[in-house]
Amino acid sequence: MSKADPPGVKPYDGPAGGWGALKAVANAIREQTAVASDVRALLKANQPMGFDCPGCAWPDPDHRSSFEFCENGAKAVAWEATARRAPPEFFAAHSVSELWGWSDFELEAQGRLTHPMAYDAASDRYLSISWDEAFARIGVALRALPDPNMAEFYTSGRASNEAAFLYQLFVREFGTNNFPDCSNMCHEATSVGLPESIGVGKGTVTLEDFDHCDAIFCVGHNPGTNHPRMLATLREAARRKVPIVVFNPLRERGLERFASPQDPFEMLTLRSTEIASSYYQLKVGGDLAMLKGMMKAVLALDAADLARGGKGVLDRTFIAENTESFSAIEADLASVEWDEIERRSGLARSDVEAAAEVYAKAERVIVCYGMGITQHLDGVANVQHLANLLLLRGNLGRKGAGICPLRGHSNVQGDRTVGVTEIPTEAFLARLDAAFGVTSPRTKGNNAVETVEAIRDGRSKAIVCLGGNLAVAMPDPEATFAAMRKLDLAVHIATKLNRSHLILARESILLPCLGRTEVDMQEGGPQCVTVEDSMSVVHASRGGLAPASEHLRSEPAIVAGIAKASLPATKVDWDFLVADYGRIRDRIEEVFPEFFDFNARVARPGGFRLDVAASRREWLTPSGRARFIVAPGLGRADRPTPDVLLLTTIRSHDQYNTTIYSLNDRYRGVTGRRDVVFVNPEDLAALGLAHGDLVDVVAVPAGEGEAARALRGQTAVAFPIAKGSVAAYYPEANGLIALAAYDHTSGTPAYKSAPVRLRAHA
Ligand SMILES: Nc1nc2c(c(=O)[nH]1)N[C@H]1C(S)=C(S)[C@@H](COP(=O)(O)OP(=O)(O)OC[C@H]3O[C@@H](n4cnc5c(=O)[nH]c(N)nc54)[C@H](O)[C@@H]3O)O[C@H]1N2
Ligand SMILES: Nc1nc2c(c(=O)[nH]1)N[C@H]1C(S)=C(S)[C@@H](COP(=O)(O)OP(=O)(O)OC[C@H]3O[C@@H](n4cnc5c(=O)[nH]c(N)nc54)[C@H](O)[C@@H]3O)O[C@H]1N2
Ligand SMILES: [Mo]
Repeated sequence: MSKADPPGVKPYDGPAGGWGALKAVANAIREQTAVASDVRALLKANQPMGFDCPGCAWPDPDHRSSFEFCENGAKAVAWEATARRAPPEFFAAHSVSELWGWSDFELEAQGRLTHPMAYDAASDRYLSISWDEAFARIGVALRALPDPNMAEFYTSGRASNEAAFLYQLFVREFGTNNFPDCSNMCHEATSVGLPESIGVGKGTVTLEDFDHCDAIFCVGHNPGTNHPRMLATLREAARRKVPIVVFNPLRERGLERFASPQDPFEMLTLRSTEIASSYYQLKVGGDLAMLKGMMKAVLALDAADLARGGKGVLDRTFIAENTESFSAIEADLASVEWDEIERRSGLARSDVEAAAEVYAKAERVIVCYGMGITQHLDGVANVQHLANLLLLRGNLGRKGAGICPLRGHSNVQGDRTVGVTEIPTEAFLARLDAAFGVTSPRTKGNNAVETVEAIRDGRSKAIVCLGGNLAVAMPDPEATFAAMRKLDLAVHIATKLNRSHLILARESILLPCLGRTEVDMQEGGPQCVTVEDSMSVVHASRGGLAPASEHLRSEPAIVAGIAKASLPATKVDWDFLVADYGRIRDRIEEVFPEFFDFNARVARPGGFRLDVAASRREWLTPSGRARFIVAPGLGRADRPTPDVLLLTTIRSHDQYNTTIYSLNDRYRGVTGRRDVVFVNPEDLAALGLAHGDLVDVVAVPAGEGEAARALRGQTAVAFPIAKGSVAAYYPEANGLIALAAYDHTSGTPAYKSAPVRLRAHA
């Protein structure tokens, strides 16, 4: 049955990091930049006076772990600091219809946008226009809407705190809370789920906690690719003999072993450090079953210990003093059967029990998680059961213990903190109104899924996007594309061309902005911005490179320009704020008291940490206690029949969300292609298929009359992935995910558990 490896597929034997990573850093810089001085400037990322790496949100407290060693940080920076340009001549040479036929990779590979552009239907081209003209046209279109709620304002999480704060102020003064956000597709299950459990929607740990923990659980995240600087932290823990327990359907090299490019010994001897002490390949969507199994096993250990005359393994004092609803959890766990847990998680009872023992033995435990937990029909339930597990032994709000969501975009958390949310609290709106003399709308706004639905149904007619590639990032791109073509106005503030920009509205405008690596010169001199990392640390970022074009404007300046053109009677002095971002920070502080002394504190190297009440065992829930929250059953991600597999969609090593850097995925052994689907060898055999066969991946319709979705002509790759699970790359596989398949509590699309069938390619 076995067959030779198909072209471009060959298992990778090395560790994560190592020489391969250093070579990739050099290549990334060489491919994108021509100017030698740029390369030196690149190395300033995450240095005290440098810019924040746009790659990921993992903290870097000492600003020491130099970016020249972080392969994917280098790629993210080189991508932005590229010497390539997409000037007006480029758009003159290619009609939009022609560009639509290009790949996403080719579109972005043109380089940085240089001029404001507006679509001209007569020539089917984007033509350059002045900034004033661009703002005026946007103002006319926005003011023409009969209701401000007919406009949508998207944010992708690279925007700085300053840009995001001005943006939400403008949008609320305009009159809507329609803030679809990349967070809606990402950690919304965290933002919605954790506050109900522990009173805050953020992680509770600091980097220092990793130096004190006794066990780490890594559930559904891939740090070797997506948070590479975290590998240094995991490596240190592994060297301290801290057990690292991994739950992931795929074998991910970065979680198995890592050679630190900063360790001369490992580099010269070609050795590496083992990361995971146990690696459990659970089924896609099997997390709720696994977590309930772990808790059931912990309760059993507790009972056994008590029977032996011990004091049990639960932290009864903590449970009594800090939590509520423990009995609900006990009752639920008593009702779930082990054979069902085994079937749904794909793990043996003995494996789940072994993991529970590691958990129960450790004095201090940190649980880290990513998209493998949140992007499911039961994303909120998954997150809340991680919290339940930690609550059992008081692993929250003390040194060396806590919950650690790996945030996505480098400032997605900060954007939320400064008010970009469709579900604002009354307290926040009241302060915003008092600070600016505006009257913010009180009705809930649209999240990302609701935005696409509103546009599809003709209820929304305009969209402004502060970065991102919304149409490609969402599920069911065909439905999203069709919807977006019905708009009256589409505005994109962006650094590079992408497919969302080519989905034309009656008026389509492209506004090129500065990136984080570039000098941001305003009336008051060069400006810095601030960002918040995954651990609630706020710090400054200052670009050092010359802007990609003299016509670029900063995001805060662009937001101000749109605001002035759209709000003739505005209460805000936009020019005054943009002249000196310190003034924006003063206003942030006025609206959000936790930013007290903002300018002074952020001037210190490393910045400051925002207060996270749960980190001090203050529970900002209605009852003032942390809550055990039960989700009945084992989740909806199930296979109705044995021939149905659950598809998860993942990032390759050489991509940043919808940006594809190259067609390689080194650690998974794929080179020069992305048209593959990873399948367990036994599943392949059971389906009568072989490694290297061409297959069609066909989605199982969610309901009557649902469109037939398929991804055809993929190459099946036998891969160490849990049985019953298959994986393909995002965004190519997004067509397999129905717009209606999302977690109804948080709105997070179920990108990581789509029921599909595999068939020989027809
Ligand atoms: N270089 C780079 N860095 C990035 C990004 C990038 O695209 N490129 N994106 C940024 C953004 S916005 C985000 S949100 C983060 C994403 O960071 P991650 O959360 O690491 O992202 P993913 O690649 O989507 O998948 C995470 C892991 O979940 C596993 N998984 C899939 N399904 C399941 C499941 O059902 N259960 C469990 N337990 N695991 C599962 C996959 O095998 C994969 O290893 O990274 C950020 N950083
Ligand atoms: N199937 C599937 N779909 C997914 C996911 C998945 O795991 N599977 N993950 C989801 C997740 S976690 C996320 S966060 C979303 C990502 O969704 P988005 O955030 O919308 O997408 P990105 O690909 O990060 O956006 C890339 C574009 O941002 C612009 N850009 C880059 N830097 C800047 C900047 O500094 N300023 C401005 N203004 N623009 C800039 C560039 O024009 C670039 O083309 O996708 C989601 N979609
Ligand atoms: Mo994300």
